[in-house]
Amino acid sequence: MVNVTIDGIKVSVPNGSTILQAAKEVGIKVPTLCYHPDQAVKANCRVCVCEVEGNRLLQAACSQPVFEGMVVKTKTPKVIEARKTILELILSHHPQDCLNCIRNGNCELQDLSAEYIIRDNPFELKVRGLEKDLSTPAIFRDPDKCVLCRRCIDACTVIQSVSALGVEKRGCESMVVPTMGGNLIDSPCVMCGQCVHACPVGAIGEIEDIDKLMAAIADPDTIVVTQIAPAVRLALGEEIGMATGDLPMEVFVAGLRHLGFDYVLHTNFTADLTILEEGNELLQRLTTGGTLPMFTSCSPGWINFCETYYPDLLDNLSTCKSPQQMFGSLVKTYWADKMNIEPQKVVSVSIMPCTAKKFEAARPEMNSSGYQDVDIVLTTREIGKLFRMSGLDFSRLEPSPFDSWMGAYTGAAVIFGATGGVMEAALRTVYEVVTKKELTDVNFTFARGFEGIKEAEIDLDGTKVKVAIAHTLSNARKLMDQVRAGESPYHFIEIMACPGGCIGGGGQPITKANVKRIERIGAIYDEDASLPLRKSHDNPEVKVLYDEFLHEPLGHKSHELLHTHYHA
Ligand code: HC1
Repeated sequence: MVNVTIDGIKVSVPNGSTILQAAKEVGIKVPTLCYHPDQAVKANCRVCVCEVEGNRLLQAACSQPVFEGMVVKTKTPKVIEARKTILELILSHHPQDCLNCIRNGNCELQDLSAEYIIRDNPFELKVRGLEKDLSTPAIFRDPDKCVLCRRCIDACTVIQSVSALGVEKRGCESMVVPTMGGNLIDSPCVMCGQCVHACPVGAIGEIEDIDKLMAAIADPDTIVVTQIAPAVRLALGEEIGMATGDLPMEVFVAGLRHLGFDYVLHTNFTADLTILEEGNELLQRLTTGGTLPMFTSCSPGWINFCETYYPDLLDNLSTCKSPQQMFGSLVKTYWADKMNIEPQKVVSVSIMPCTAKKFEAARPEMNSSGYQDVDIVLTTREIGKLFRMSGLDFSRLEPSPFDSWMGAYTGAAVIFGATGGVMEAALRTVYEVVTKKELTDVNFTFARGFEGIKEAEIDLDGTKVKVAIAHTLSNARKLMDQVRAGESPYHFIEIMACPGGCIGGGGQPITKANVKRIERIGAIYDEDASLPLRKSHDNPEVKVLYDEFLHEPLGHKSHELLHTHYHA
């Protein structure tokens, strides 16, 4: 341990700690901008500078290790002056359009400017006037707003191993740009949106589709039907001043009805359906010598990654569409027919924790209903904005149930939102299908938790199935390299692109730290445990769907509506 004094407070911290860590230990907040708790230290913005006794130069708290007897001062006039100057210099190159910015009210630079009472900037405003990159349906870049912290590069390169972003030029000419030149759409970007979480300002964000939704709601000739992804409710409360997991599902539904949605259904319904299709596909591959290991196919960032970096392994992907897309193709066929609604009047809206879902919905092949299956995708953040705008008091809303025929779900569907959840849900069903015995304990706990790669061997009454789970694309890459080298021992692999699975999706409330993602995972398993039905094949509405419409998993109608093939 090392003894240091910070602003007159003595503290002992582990060897190798930084000033920033030691200050946090005694409850002293040192401002940061390029620092990110889950990334390597960059020390390029210098906003965290402090005075260290005996040292003429100010030191960056995020990178400077403490030493025995160190005396640090975090808020002397010299320190405050230096931080103000740094902020004024950054602001002198930053567009002053906070009112129109996607991060207005949730911007680290805006917060620091307020905290450091920046008023009359002595430096002349010189914004570069760079063009906004609107080339993808999911994510935009506004390079003028970039503060060169490089957190997005770290998220893209280290966490996701995608390397779609890099730095070009030097000094004050430096810019974060797509690595292949041109726009994001020309780069290997998988649209996962982890760069959006990493960005402290509005230099990268999701393409907002709020206006499209409002137009659909205002149109008297449309029927606006929505699906809600499993991971949304748990985090949405964070957008409207509640604790993680505290927004009750039926209050959320009531809120959506107030916004003007005609029908509120659930992606969880098609998550349960996915398990029946995907579980049977796995069994078919196992028994007929099909391509193994089979990979899950519900995370669109992962699909984009597989198409870009592992096109030789596309046959390993399950042919199941994601639950979002299964829902989209059923809502304009089965559901519309059952409800006696003309499918061309249906505007199919999905509320997703994911930016890549916008890209997935816009894929030209996603039209097996005869129409574009999903018309509008809103992120959790966008629906949070709409709720804030609506002025609804969620503590006083009368709870409202989901509508019928694609609104019922089990706990197995809920856990899709967490890394390991699809695997656990699949095993709950596959076990009973193979062994013909009741699974009394549905908790496959090996599949839970935040570890990057998890694996197990499951005994299905003598049949041994080896499975693995990975979240983040850098972990996925490790499993894929094994498969490509012919060294993978697994039969079934679940991959989710984002840290923690969809609960950490690129469209969730902005969070810098994995601790928040771990909290959301806890809320997911609490919800699963609270539900009366926890196996997908017990979903009563899915049973009706098979009886009335699909007839059997992997049957003709399923292939037409629920399955697809991805191509390099
Ligand atoms: Fe997901 Fe999925 S779990 S991919 O993370 O399979 O986005 O929540 O909706 O489609 O069900 C996301 C979440 C989501 C799909 C499901």
